[in-house]
Amino acid sequence: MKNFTSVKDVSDLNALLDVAQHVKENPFRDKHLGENKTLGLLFFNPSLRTRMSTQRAATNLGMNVMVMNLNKDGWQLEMEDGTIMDQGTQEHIKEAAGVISQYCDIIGVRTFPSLTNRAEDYSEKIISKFIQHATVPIISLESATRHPLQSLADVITINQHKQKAKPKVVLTWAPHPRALPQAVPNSFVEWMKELDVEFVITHPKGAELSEEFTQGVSIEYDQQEALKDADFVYVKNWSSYSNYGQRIENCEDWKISLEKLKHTNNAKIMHCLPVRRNVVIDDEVLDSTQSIVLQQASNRTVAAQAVLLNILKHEN
Ligand code: AN0
Ligand code: CP
Repeated sequence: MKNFTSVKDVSDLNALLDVAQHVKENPFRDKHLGENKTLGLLFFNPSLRTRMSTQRAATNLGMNVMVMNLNKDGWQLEMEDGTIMDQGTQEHIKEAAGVISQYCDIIGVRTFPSLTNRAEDYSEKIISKFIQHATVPIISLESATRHPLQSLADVITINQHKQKAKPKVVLTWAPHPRALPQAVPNSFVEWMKELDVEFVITHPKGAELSEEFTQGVSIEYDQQEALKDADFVYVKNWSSYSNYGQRIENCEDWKISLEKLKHTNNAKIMHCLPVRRNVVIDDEVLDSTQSIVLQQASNRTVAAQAVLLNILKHEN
């Protein structure tokens, strides 16, 4: 694996899941593999889990880690080529990525979409520029359209908790007071397609994700119908793709309550977090034994460590 920005970068998912299983069983087995290697974690946006779990994963492998909130503490980066830089930007991505490559053996980048320019967001402009101008592997810590470390952790969590060979997994849209990216659901869909599951997406009209991701996946607009017999319910809000970046209004009744889960197969409840309690999911659900959101968060370390291991073994 050279870069890790989507499931497409994984040549053998089963092999990666085997590595993850080994990491889970013995997180310190390869504690010397990353000795004298440095991971740089660059954040353009807030993070709790990604930042801490990836740092933890790297230190389990003996790596050094440098974390930088690039948007707050770095120079304002110019992303366009050929610009006369006499305005707000102070440093070009060409130099920035080149310089960071001098200090780091692997670079992680978190960059949310603008939610205003769909073509630019879906071209993955920022992470692509890092890949273009860095000389070391790039890991996505959530980009404009995908969150592969989250999805890998989700896959590990489903495999860990499934009680039948082919569980029913439902991705349900849920309300949120602010417009959020489509990265987590896009990515989840992309990874679910690789798994042996009965997969259904449910959302209000107008919340359709890009067909680039949902082609061939069953979509059920009736949430209650979709939830029937579900083994896993993955809850997430996202903004509109067609009416790009706009919040889906008047769908507060899509919130996940215990009542709604009655006709599921005692489904496990998943969410990438952070979650707004009693807006997206009720307290009673998050505080119940059906919720596996903390196990999911725990698997973020496993996912990050499996990916770092793979890159360290094959690229450096
Ligand atoms: C972000 C999102 O929905 O993409 C990050 C989730 C990991 N969530 C929020 O901004 C609340
Ligand atoms: N799930 C997730 O990526 O959380 P953070 O935004 O806190 O990193």
